Amino acid sequence: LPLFERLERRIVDGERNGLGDDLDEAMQTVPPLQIINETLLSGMKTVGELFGSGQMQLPFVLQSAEVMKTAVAHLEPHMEATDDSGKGRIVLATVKGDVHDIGKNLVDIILSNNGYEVVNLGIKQPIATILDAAQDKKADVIGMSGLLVKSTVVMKENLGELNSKGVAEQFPVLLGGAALTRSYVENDLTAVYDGDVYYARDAFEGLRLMDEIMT
Ligand code: B1M
Repeated sequence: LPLFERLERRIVDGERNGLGDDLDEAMQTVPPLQIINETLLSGMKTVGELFGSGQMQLPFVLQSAEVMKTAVAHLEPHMEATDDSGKGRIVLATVKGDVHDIGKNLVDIILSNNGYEVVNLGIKQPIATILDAAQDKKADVIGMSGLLVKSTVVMKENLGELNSKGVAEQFPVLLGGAALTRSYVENDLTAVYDGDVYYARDAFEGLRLMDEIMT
């Protein structure tokens, strides 16, 4: 297979042998972020489709996710970072009950490389922990990620919880993850939160919104 098709295939097949060499070769012609966006994420999309249609079993999805993470870790040191720093601070977490973190970690990388301080709490984080960290670290923004449909409900409950603690005015909330839609966020979620709620379709929109919030 040609290089970029081979790389995409590696994600789908969960095949890491020779991954580093292929990525190094790819970086000679294409910047690392573009490799992630155009090649690796396209592989993950196929994995999602195969799993969703019952053609791929969970352990293989996990293997693909591991190869994806290895690939991102390999590319990250080669990404361009801006000289800006101290643009703002975000506490970032995958919500309670949800283990998906590839997207959240991409958001971390993109924001960190573009002048933001990211406090990444990891996966399955209850809102109490997220709020504690946000207050402790004096975060400017709370970021929540979640990929399961049920996580969209958790996000709604979380916003209600932040409201009831009286911190809504203090913390704008940035939300993302495959199960969310713009209309759900803009209609259902903004309605339950006294502060500002933003929806990011991808990590770059997350960055653009952070820039908007912090100006
Ligand atoms: Co699961 N999974 N999974 N999974 N998984 C999905 C989400 C699913 C859609 C697959 C499917 O059925 N087609 C489905 C959810 C269905 C639903 O809820 N209706 C599903 C399921 C069912 C499950 C389990 C329940 C399976 C089971 O156990 N029977 C289980 C859930 C466990 C749990 O959470 N409690 C499960 C487990 C797993 C693995 C562990 C095997 C693995 C995750 C490994 C890991 O993350 N460490 C996994 C994977 C890999 C997937 C798919 C295939 C790929 C997800 C991914 O990494 N995408 C996924 C299929 C899909 O999404 N279509 C699927 C790439 C990633 C970069 O995209 O995270 O969307 P994403 O991030 C994007 C944007 O959304 C945005 O930026 C990123 C890109 O720039 N973004 C943000 C995300 N967060 C943001 C936050 C922001 C801003 C932007 O600001 C705060």
